[in-house]
Amino acid sequence: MADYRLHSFALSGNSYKVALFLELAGADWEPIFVDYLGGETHTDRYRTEVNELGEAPVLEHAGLRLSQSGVILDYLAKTTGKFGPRSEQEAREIWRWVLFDNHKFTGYYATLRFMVGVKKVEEDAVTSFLRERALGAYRIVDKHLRGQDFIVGDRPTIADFSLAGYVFMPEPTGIDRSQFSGIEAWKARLMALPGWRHPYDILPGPTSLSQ
Ligand SMILES: N[C@@H](CCC(=O)N[C@@H](CS)C(=O)NCC(=O)O)C(=O)O
Repeated sequence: MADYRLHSFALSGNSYKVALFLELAGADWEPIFVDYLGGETHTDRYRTEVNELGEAPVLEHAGLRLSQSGVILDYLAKTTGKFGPRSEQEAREIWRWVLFDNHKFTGYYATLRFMVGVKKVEEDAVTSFLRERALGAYRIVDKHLRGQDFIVGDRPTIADFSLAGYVFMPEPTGIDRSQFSGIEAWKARLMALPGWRHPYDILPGPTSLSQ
C-alpha cells in the first residue's frame, strides 16, 4: 500500500490540488476512485467511513484521515517540509489566499464549470451570476500575478496549488481565460516545475458525463 492514499476523481479540481502537491513532492501515493457522478459522496457509507462532509478529496496517511484541501495541503507542507511558509507572515499570507481560493476563485469557477462545462445546463440567472463572480475572482488573482511569479513569496507554495485546482481544466465555461495574461504566465511556470502533471493524467475516473 502506498504511503498516501487520496480519495479523489478526475473531474475534481479540489482533489487535483492535493494530487499536484504529492506529484511535485515525489511522494509515494495512490488514488482511490470516488464515484461522485454515481452518487457515492451522498451514501451513508461514504459519510460514515470516509468523510462526514460528503466531499472529496480525503487523504489517508499515517493512520490519519483528513479532508478539506486547504487543511490537507497545510498538513502535507508541515509533515514533508515542502512548499510551506518560511515565516509567520508567509503562513498568514498563504491562508489568506487559500481561503479566498476556497470561497471565490475555486468556489465560483468550479461550480460554473460543473454546471456549464460538464453538465451542460441551459444558461440562466444562476450560471450568469456564477460567471460574474468567477470573473471577479479571476481579475483579482490575475492582477496579483502580473506583479509576482507565484502567489506568496518568490517560489511555489501550497497557495499556488490551491488556486491551481481548476485552471488546467479544459471544459468551456463562457469565460475566455486567455485574457488573463498574469494567470496564463503563472500556469506556464507551474507546468515547468519538475513533476507537473495534468489532472486528467493522474486522477482516476471519467472526464465527462458520457464516459
Ligand atoms: N472546500 C472543499 C471543497 C471540496 C468539494 O467541494 N469537493 C467536491 C468535488 S470537487 C465534492 O466532493 N462535492 C460533493 C458534493 O458537493 O456533493 C475542499 O477544498 O476540499
